Amino acid sequence: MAGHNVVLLDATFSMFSMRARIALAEKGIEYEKKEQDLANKGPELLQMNPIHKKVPVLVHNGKPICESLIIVQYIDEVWKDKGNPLLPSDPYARAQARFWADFVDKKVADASTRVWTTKGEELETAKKDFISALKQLEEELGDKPYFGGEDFGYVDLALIPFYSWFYAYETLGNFKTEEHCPKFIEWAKRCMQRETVSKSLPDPNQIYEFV
Ligand code: GS8
Repeated sequence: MAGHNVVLLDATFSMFSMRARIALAEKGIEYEKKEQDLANKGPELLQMNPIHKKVPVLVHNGKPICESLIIVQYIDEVWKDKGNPLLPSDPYARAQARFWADFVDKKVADASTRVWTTKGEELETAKKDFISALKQLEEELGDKPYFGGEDFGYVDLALIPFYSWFYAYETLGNFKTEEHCPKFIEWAKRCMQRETVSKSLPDPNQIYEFV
């Protein structure tokens, strides 16, 4: 039965895992969180995600669902009756939401990883790419409070976990996102006011220490 036997193979600092945590919180689903040691992967993770061997994995009634965006869509479909729809119902709006979540994975995730793992010229390029991706997102957001319009939804959920890493990116990369993308920061603060988000994201200082 939906709502029973829900386990999340999780890693506190993983922005992809944060997506699954926010989606479960949005639907008010109780679950067992199993923190994974990614440096020393346990048998359950290897068995449940033998292809990528990554978190998050949602295990629902013993069956695994892998890849964070697929997990979020699954949660939205299975617990439709719990309200707070994440994806829009209109097919075109849904396609657009999927496009921008995919953009987050292709552009933001890639550039942000380079911001904290490179130095010198490579770091400068990473920062440029990161800011340019955020500017494109700001343009898409426009004057709306959330990417889908008036309500917090799929694209917000896909993107907001990265914000918890900003303190680490900015400190290591020596820049301030707000100077380049003030509207993006306003949007992020708006999302953080939502309890399902704030309680699913770790303290940015902890992430910085971790990095
Ligand atoms: C990415 C998951 C991922 O990279 C998704 O779920 O959306 N496309 C996937 N997970 C990382 C932790 S976050 O950086 C992970 O599990 N890494 C372990 C490894 O690469 O060995």
